[in-house]
Amino acid sequence: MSTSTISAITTAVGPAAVGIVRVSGPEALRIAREIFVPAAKKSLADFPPRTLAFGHVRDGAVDVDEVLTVYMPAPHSYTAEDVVEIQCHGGAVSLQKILALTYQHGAEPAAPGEFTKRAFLNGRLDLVQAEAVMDIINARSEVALKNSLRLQEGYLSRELEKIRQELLAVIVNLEAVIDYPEEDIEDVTYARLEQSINRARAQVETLASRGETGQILREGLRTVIVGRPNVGKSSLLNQLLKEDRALVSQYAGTTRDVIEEQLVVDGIPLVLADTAGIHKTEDFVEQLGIKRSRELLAKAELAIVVIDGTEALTAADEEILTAVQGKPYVLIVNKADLGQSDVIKVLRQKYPAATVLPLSAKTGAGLDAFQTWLQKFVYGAQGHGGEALYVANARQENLLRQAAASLASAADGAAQRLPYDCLSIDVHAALENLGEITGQAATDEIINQIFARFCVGK
Ligand SMILES: Nc1nc2c(ncn2[C@@H]2O[C@H](COP(=O)(O)OP(=O)(O)OP(=O)(O)O)[C@@H](O)[C@H]2O)c(=O)[nH]1
Ligand SMILES: [Mg+2]
Repeated sequence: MSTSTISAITTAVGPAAVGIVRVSGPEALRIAREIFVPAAKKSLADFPPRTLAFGHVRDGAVDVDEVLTVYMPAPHSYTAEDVVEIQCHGGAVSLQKILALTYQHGAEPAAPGEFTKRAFLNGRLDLVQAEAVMDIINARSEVALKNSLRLQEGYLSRELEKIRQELLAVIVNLEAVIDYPEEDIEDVTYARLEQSINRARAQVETLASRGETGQILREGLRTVIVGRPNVGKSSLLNQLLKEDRALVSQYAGTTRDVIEEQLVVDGIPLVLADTAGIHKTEDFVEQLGIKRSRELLAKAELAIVVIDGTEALTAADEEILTAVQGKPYVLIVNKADLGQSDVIKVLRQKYPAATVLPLSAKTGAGLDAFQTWLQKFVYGAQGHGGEALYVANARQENLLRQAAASLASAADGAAQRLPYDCLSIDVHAALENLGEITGQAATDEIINQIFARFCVGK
């Protein structure tokens, strides 16, 4: 438990109906009693815990604001310490004044993420749960929010704990056979070890394999719409956004700069960029735009290549198709409402591995097929549709991959009947990696790095 008492504004700055100052630590109640005067003629300590007390924050004899104050005694609070939260009016002056009063009465300014860090250090949350808190705040889609909530509630932590228990059992077995080798049943022993190790490994690999999807749900899929001029790229952006965001005209070269928008398509967050049509041009500004389109294409995780379905495939189309090879892409054959040339057939012949979807950016026809494709692209063919549990970040994913590699090596070792202590080293390494994910085995440096990314007040 920390000996210091910290305080911070936990709500966003800017005019709002309500703002909250949070105080946590052994002096929280004393500080609150010194600055808060309840309207009822009793002390804050005499209110039942975790109920709101109405009254005023006072600076000496002067009223600062009319507030509601709640006292949450340890260990039943966010930090597991004594916590007082003062809900005042959300103006910056009132909040700052109350915060300053808590300092004057002995609180220290809270560092970024310090409340959550204390919750972690006091054993209220593990690292996975603590990281999930930040993801809940930053969630960009309902699926991402739901996943973060489940991580915060400990679903992933419990899954990891089960795997750890399984591996601990393997270690116990290994130690027993190291101490008391039973040569007559070595076959059975090695086979059993291999089986248990592979079972744990499969679970670790499943979790790790969803890392990429988790990343998409968290950050949004970086998607770029490319194509030659006038094929309907901006019209497609507008159709997906359901608003007239980008200028659309019958003249080639309408879009000259990159237009980037965040949106959620069928539950999947996209960071979607509409770009200048790629073709050969003497126009200097257009050339600049085209250069940008190419740069963006290089960084994108998905390219939507738009082709004009009313015209034959051109050299400019083919050049773009060459540029997207080697990265995930989907071919949209646009203007389906006008009837189509044989371009779909040509594309399917020339690019048999590609997905070709007819669509009308004008009417929206064909959008549902695109969404179905997108679901498969993000969630994989089995399409668990966001119902699975996703690790929260690259840190967790990397540790899972390291654990999986150690377990693969251990399983191999068992198959080859390597000495038991060789297997033990690999299983221990995997255990260490899993422990780092939840924080049981994380160093102070890692812990500090994680919480430094939080905002003040969290
Ligand atoms: N009938 C029909 N017209 C479309 C469709 N999509 C786009 N258009 C028309 O095609 C023309 C070009 O559309 P834009 O969306 O500006 O095309 P763009 O690819 O963004 O063009 P640049 O920005 O110049 O590269 C406009 O006149 C649109 O109204 C469609 O699905 N059906
Ligand atoms: Mg455009």
